[in-house]
Amino acid sequence: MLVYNLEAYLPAFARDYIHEKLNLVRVWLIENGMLADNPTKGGGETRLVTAAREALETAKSDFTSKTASLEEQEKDLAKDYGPKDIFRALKGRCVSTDVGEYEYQLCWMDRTMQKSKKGHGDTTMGNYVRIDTDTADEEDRADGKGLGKGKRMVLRYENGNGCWNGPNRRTDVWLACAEKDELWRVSESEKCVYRMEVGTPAACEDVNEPGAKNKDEL
Ligand code: MAN
Repeated sequence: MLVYNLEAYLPAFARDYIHEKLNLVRVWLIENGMLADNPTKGGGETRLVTAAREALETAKSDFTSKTASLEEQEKDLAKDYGPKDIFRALKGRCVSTDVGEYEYQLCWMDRTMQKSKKGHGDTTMGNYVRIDTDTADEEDRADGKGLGKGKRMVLRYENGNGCWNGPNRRTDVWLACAEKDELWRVSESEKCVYRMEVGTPAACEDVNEPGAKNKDEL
């Protein structure tokens, strides 16, 4: 049949779609007495049964993929995106800076990375877990690129690549209000425990804490 040949030339998603629709047409034709319900080759199964079985399989795989996507979205909803979900907008974006032999990278709500510029590969310094607040106590800097003093949001990235003879790497990402996203500084406070200082407009609004800078003070 011409349509069967046609199916073979279609991309997979279109083929499945057309196949499913043809099945429905076939069932309708059989049910309305316009197409004989002969057993298909070999199996002795009637076309109606074959069509019904295929329709069930399609529905089952549709159900599986929709369930998986639902679970993924539920997990995402349970994730902490901060006050007013403000970090949701930053998801999927990264900022980086060069320090010595490495490029350090922060990917918002994802992970922190230490990338070798000498081709020694990438190291994950932690995967995003949650938002905390902590107190910063630093002198103001002339260029404004510093944490200053007061309550600041700290994003915790944990369970990164294992440290030689030690625990898994982790990163505390300290945030301060700034006009644009920028990774100001990276340090290793103790072996495989990293600290990033980051400026971002996402830290300008509502930290719910007195002492936090807001946009008007910039
Ligand atoms: C690499 C880097 C360093 C880290 C050591 C630990 O050299 O990831 O930051 O201190 O490994 O062995």
